[in-house]
Order: sequence, then structure tokens, then C-alpha cells
Amino acid sequence: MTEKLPFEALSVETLAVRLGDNDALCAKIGKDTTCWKVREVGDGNLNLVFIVEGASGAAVVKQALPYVRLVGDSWPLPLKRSFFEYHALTRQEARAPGSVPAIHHFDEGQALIIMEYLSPHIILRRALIEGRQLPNIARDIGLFMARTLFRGSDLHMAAKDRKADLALFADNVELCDITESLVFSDPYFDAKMNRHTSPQLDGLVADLRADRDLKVEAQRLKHLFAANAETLLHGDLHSGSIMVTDRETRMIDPEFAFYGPMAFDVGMLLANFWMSFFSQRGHEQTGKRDAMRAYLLGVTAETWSVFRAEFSHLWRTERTGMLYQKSLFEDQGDRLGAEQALDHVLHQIWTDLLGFAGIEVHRRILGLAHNADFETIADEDLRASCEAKALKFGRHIAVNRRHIHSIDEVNNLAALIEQESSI
Ligand code: SR1
Ligand code: MG
Repeated sequence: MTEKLPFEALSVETLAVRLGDNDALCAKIGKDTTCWKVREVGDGNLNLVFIVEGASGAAVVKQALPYVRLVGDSWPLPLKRSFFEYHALTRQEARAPGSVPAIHHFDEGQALIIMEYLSPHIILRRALIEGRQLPNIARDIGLFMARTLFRGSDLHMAAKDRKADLALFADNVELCDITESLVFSDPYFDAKMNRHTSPQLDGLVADLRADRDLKVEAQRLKHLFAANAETLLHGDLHSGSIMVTDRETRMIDPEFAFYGPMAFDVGMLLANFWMSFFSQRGHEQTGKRDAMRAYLLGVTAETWSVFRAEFSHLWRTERTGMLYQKSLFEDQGDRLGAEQALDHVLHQIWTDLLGFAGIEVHRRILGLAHNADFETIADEDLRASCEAKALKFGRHIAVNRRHIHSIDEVNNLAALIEQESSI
């Protein structure tokens, strides 16, 4: 029996020695470690990410650390998140083939995944900050969400299999706790690690933290997040978790995967497009971004439309689970009944996604984990003005979500708020 080595974080210096005998990696990039080039490129909040290039190719080695990288070892975080990421990636590949990086090797003890090096892909967030209009993202992400969310639920899976998966991912407690605190609660009180652009936003932040309707809504959404184990979520589907070229889109980093409400992934994703929209004003040094703003609103509309269409298609063709079973509807010649139920399900996702989107916008401006869309705006007054508009937008869609009926309505609101002149 091979001895299980204790966990040890890799470094640029040690990676070739530690993984030089890894068959999967050698098969991908070549055995001769003397010509391996190793770079650490992790720019996320949690993990180490290395790109390793050898004589015959390249691969990514991602390793979890026993703490939150963004904060340091004062915030311990279990290595098992790598296990959940690995299992989520395998399920996403099965449910939405070609949408995630291929896995070459997984080592649970070392909390590392060796996976496909995506090149020339870049992080979607970076592309949007640069003002790049990618033609396929709405279609690709809309399909990914519909396929993974539908096929991971009781609409499609055998109840026994879904319950087994629910149990497996239920142990991702600490990452859920990050979301439960950082997304749903901390932004709405003076939590220790919060920060915001100050003093420019101080007044607005105080107003939001005193806003009873908003706080109640955020807690209703937290309740939904924690208690509605509907499907296997990506769990952190923002524009930093997506890699793109002009033609291709891949979703990465599902370490926050767990069973939760379908609307969470969709809402978080759309929130990131709306935040990009409000941040564009801060990136106009090299020219106006009017076309980019129009593109981004178009992307939100198309993503939602593709999601709905694919979800509806799967509803009609793959509804093999225990929910809304065909024996109650189609098998009795009642296709209308099945369509009526589909409308209800989509309407619920719509209403909830607006709530999740609103609070995702807030937490990126008021909480610990900000995003580069706003953070890279060097002029603080300009940044605050972009952020203030996004905060108002987020508040409106979260609190009024039950009275908003279409994505056009939301996008018209975004355009109106964007045209307002000041904080
Ligand atoms: C402490 S982790 C902060 C954030 O980074 C991750 O990407 C998640 O979005 C999390 O909320
Ligand atoms: Mg991540």
C-alpha cells in the first residue's frame, strides 16, 4: 500500500520534483522535467493555480490551501473543497459536455486537480473590462445553466441518485457558510471585513443598512439559498469563473458546488453582467463604451432567453424525474398541464434570480470580496458614482422582484439609472 503523504502546498520551485512522476501530467506535457516551466497565476480569493508547460504541452495544476488566500491563515478553510470541485466538474461535464475543462488527475490528499490548460482563453471579467464583445457567451452560458440545473434536479434524475448527490455535497459546509455570510448578511451591517469606497458611498451605505425592506428580502433569499436544495449549483458563477475566447466559453472553479435553488446561479451570473454594465463608465479613457453597454444588456436578455428555451426543451424531452411526472400530464393527453407547470417553475426562477442578482451586486460593493470591474477604476469619485448606480439598481430589483415581469423591464431600469448624473 502506498503511504499517504501529508498535505503540502506546492510552489513554483517544488512542483516539478513533487509531480515529476505523475503519469497523467507527464502524458500531457512530457516526462522531461528539466524543461518544465512553472508559473503561479492564481488571482482568485482561495487557491494556488499553476500553469505547467513541458516539451509536448501544458496543463493547469490547481491546489487548495488550508486557509482563505485573500485573508491569510487567520481564516482556515478545509481542503475538501477540492473534492467538491472535482465532483462538480465531473457532473457538469456529463450534463453539459464541453463546457468545463477536462480533468487529467485528482489527488484528494494533496487537494489538487490537474486539468486542461485553456489557451488562448482569458477570464471573462477581464475581457468585459477591456470592452471586448464576445458573440457566444450568452448562448454558451445560458445552455450551461439550463443543462446543469435541470439535469441535476428531481426534474430529471432518479430520486435515489439525486439524494445520494445531495448527501455528498451537503458536506461542503464551509464554502456555503462563506456565501451565507458574505453574500446574504455581512453587506447589510458593519461586519468586520467589509469595505466600501469611502467617504463617497458612506451615506448610501448607511441608508442601505437601515433599509428594513431590503434586509428582510436579503434574509428571505438566504433562507431560500440554505433550505431549497433543488439542484446541484455551480455555486460561484460570476464572470471570474468563466474563461473565454471569441468563440469558446468554459466554466471553471465550481468549488462552491452544493444543492441549492436554481435561481442562484442564474441570478449571480446576470448580476455580474449588470455590474459590468455599470462599471463601463469607469473604463472610458480610450473611448466611449455606449456600444459595450448596449452589448451587455443584450447579453443579459439573450442569456435569459437561451436559458428559458433550453430549460423548456429539457422539460418537454427529459422530464424523467419524480417531479411533475409525465403520467400526470402528457400520458393523459394533458400537454397544457405540463406547460402550465413549466410556466410556474420558470416564473419562480425569474422572481428569485432577481433577488439573488440584487444582493450579489451589493456584496461586491459593500462586502469583503469586491470585483475588478469596479476596483480597477482608479478615480475614486468615478468609481463611487458607478458603484452607487449599481447599488440603487440592486436594491430595486431585490426588493421589487415580485413586480418585475421581464428582462426588458430590468434592462430599461439599468439604462435609466445609468443616465442619472450623480450619487
Ligand atoms: C473569502 S472568499 C470570497 C469570495 O471569493 C469566491 O470567489 C466567492 O465568490 C467568495 O464569496
Ligand atoms: Mg473561484
